[in-house]
Amino acid sequence: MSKNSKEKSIKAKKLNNKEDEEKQDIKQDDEENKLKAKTENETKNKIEDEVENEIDNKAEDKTKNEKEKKKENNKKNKDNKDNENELKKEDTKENKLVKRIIWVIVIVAIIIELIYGGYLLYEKFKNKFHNIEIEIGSVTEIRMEDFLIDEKYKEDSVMHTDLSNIDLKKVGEYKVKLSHDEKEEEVTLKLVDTTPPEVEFQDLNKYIDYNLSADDFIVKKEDLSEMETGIINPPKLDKFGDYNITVGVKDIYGNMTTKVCKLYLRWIKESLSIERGQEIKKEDLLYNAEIDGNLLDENRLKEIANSDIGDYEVETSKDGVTVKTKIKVTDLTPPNLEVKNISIYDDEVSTLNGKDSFIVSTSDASGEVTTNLKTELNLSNIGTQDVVIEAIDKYLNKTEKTATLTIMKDTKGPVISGLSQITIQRGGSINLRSGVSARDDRDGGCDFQVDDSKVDTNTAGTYYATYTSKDKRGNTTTNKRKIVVNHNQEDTNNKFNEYYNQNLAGKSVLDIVQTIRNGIRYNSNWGGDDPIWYGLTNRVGNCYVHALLVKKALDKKGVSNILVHTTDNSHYWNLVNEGGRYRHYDSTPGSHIVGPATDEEKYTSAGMRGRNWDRNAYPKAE
Ligand SMILES: [Ca+2]
Ligand SMILES: [Ca+2]
Ligand SMILES: [Ca+2]
Repeated sequence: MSKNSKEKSIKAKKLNNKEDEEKQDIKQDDEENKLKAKTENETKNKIEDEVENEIDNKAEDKTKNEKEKKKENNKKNKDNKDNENELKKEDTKENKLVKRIIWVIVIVAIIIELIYGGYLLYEKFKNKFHNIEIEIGSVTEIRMEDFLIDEKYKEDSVMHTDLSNIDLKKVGEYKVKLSHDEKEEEVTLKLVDTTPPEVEFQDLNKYIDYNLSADDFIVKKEDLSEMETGIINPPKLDKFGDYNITVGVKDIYGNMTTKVCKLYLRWIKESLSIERGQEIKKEDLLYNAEIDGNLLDENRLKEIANSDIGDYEVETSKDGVTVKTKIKVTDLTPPNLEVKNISIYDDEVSTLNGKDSFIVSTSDASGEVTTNLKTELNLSNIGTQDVVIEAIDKYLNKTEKTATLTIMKDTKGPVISGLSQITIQRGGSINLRSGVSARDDRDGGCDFQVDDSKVDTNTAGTYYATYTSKDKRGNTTTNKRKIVVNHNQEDTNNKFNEYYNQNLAGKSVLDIVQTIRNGIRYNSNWGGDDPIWYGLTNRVGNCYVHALLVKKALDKKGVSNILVHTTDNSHYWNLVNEGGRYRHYDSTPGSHIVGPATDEEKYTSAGMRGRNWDRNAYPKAE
């Protein structure tokens, strides 16, 4: 029992040690802990197994000893003192064994400690970064992590060199400073070019005088570094024929791309494609028509050019080499199509001949063209519509053109011109057709009619003649023309007499003045060259018109009278001799005193507004 408790205390001590170690190294990450734990567990199990084996062996020994002891006791029953001595001897042997076991355990623990401590020291001082080599153009940036020997050192690691200005597409070598947990390291960044150029090559057809050049065989070449081109083991080009040319493109770091290209030294092309009807010139086929022109038959070329589409062959030989040249005759050209726009009146659309009305011309080298109307003609649609027409040749090449169809409706009658006002003297003659014409925008010149039934050239007055013109569609235009028939003195007298007889005959002077005052309204018009005519025709006029009417009426009545005006000629009225005594009469509507009035009464009347007349020029009215 005492041995078991010792073992337990050893185990506990070991566990305590382990805990202590863990406490000391809390910075260590999980993997380290796991590794350590694993190592320790294995060691511990081993120790435990050893201890258990020792104990088992010991137990067996003990049982054996006891049996032997009993036998001895049975045999040597007589001597008890001897037996006690034997037991004491056994005890001393057991103690020695336990001590040895404890020593083994302690030594093993010390060894583990030493190994683990060494590991920690190694971890702390070993390099965390390494040199790197990168292909130019393969990355867009270089990060601190790229230098780490293990991702687990990322934390506490810092890059001190700024790499942002480095051209990652150029070869170069750079020193880079980094640190982990404040321990600085310097590594190398190498940018290398190990990639050969990317090249697109081509074969060539050339004439015998061709000077070999690598670049002629290269369509496109790409590399991040500078390149040079060249031909490897160039052959001698001394006769027509086929040559293999090894073309190489190398970057300045020695990476190279090569290809064997074909060079055909020919006097003639191997193939030619022409549009039907297109002339084939010897220069189109021969590299040097001047030297080799006689190799081709011109008539044969003409024949091919005018042949139907297909493949034709021309054979030529030179320097013992024969070349068959293929001439492909194609028709890829769509036909010519010319169209026109049409404007037409709605009553004429039946004269349209479908698409043909819009097609001016078609033509094609194949000699065959068909046309189609791609849109429907809407002949009842007033306005403009698109008319799409396609032309197709024998080989179905198409041309499409758009014309317009404008359908108009004629709603406008002819325009009649030359209808200026006519003024004639009463009794004069007029020609109402002279200088007049009617024109329709669709029909052109049109006939017109004149209605002059309202015009009386024998009576002064203003009349209107009516002109009418009609287009073919029936649109009618009607215009009026003003005809003025001027009056003469006789007309004025007749008009006055008529007025006098109807309104003034037999009346007293005052009545006559009153009647004119009431019958003829006031305006500012002086009545032109015939105020009597003006006043009676229009029943209006200013003071002069009124005063003249009164004068003419009194003259006719046989009453002596005088026309009077203010010194500034701004007002007219009448002085009437009534039995040798003069009195003022005024027929102008408004504030003028009608009369009979004395000079004083006239002068002070409101209408005069202080205006006076030449008192010496007229008889006095007192
Ligand atoms: Ca390269
Ligand atoms: Ca064609
Ligand atoms: Ca018309």
